[in-house]
Amino acid sequence: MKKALITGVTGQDGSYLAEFLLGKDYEVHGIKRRASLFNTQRIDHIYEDPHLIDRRFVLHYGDLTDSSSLTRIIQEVQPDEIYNLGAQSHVAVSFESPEYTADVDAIGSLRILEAIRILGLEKKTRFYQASTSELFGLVQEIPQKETTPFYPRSPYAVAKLYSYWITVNYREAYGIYACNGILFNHESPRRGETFVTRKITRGLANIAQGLEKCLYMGNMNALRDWGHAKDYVRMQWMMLQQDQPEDFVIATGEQHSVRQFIEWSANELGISLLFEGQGLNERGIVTNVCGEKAPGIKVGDVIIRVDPRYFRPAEVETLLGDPEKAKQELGWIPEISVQQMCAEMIAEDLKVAQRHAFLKANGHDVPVSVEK
Ligand code: NDP
Ligand code: GDR
Repeated sequence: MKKALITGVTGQDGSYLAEFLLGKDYEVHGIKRRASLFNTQRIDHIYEDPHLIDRRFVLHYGDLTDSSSLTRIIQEVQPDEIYNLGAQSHVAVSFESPEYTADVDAIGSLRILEAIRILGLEKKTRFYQASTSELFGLVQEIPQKETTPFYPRSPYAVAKLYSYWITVNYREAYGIYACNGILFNHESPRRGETFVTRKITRGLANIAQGLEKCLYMGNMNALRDWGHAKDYVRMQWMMLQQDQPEDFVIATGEQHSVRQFIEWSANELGISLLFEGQGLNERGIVTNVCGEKAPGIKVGDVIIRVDPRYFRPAEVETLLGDPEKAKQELGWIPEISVQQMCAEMIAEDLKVAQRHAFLKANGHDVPVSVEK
């Protein structure tokens, strides 16, 4: 039985990857951080009682800022594959905690690679690095592929650039099977609540249930290539099953705006939207940004308002990936469209909003706010 070790197992990708690998008969080990509250909601359904003897899913306390914990866990587990998914993964937050982001997202990867080397596991342990389309930042070529030059635009992306290159370097210097998946944005109902797609589906579901009145957004013109996390973790595994380690861009090859995602979400919920900039004309008719009549919208319908606090000091305006290499060499193609994904996210967030609306109607407090 193969053994895999996942950093970031409590995150969106970590949870889907753990499920996927368990389905392939792996023994799966995950590193979780100590927190003052439980942080395992995404993996509770695959949790196994530590008192069981033949466990196939094992959690270890550790942290990417702590070499000794990483080395100890890797020594104990002797993994065939390590998936380094742990990160301070929020781009906007990286401007506020740049040093911590560098420690986790850049040096964290080095700590793992060094542990593999020091423990003499260069020939045994394969290493996957969660690289990102944010490396392309201020894009130098459209669409972006494996050979497109990088131009990172945030402390997060700069830290990930280090990890990209240290992965290449340890592959070339020490012969470790190490590779980068340069993944474009991927989402799911398990996406963190402060990333834009989840913020939209959760916010609009709350509005539809009368729990919130307004959705405050940043740059709605940003363009992204969004896929489903389930499709993308399959590819992470495929990358470690090849004869030779190589780096791959993983994307859908389709691009949409944040505004478009808001509109799909509203359609799923059957609600009308009123964007800031739209308003009443002098005859009391609701108008769109061009002052034209906006059909189907009446005063009091959902408001989407821009709040500059969600603008970033440097923005990545447009990303569009070219997944041709992954298709040709690995036969990977994404199976879930962005519209299907949006519908799935809305359906899940609506269930939660309905529960919260019920609780609120019965006098209980419910969590509604979103920061960042
Ligand atoms: P999440 O933010 O959902 O998960 C991040 C994980 O990292 C969580 O388990 C988190 O733990 C853990 N983590 C954070 N800091 C540390 C630390 N100091 N030590 C150990 N673990 C830590 O991210 P995703 O699942 O969306 O992404 C997975 C990886 O892929 C990340 O590296 C991300 O940067 C990268 N990526 C993501 C893309 C996407 O669109 N989702 C696209 C390209 C790359 P906790 O639960 O305790 O917070
Ligand atoms: P991103 O994802 O920065 O691409 O990083 P995010 O969903 O945060 O932003 C996407 C785009 O939407 C714009 N935006 C907003 N973003 C947030 N979070 N909140 C808002 O209110 C808002 N309004 C507009 C952003 O400005 C941006 O242009 C994600 C993370 O998962 C990274 O870890 C990963 O590496 C990349 O995707 C690929």
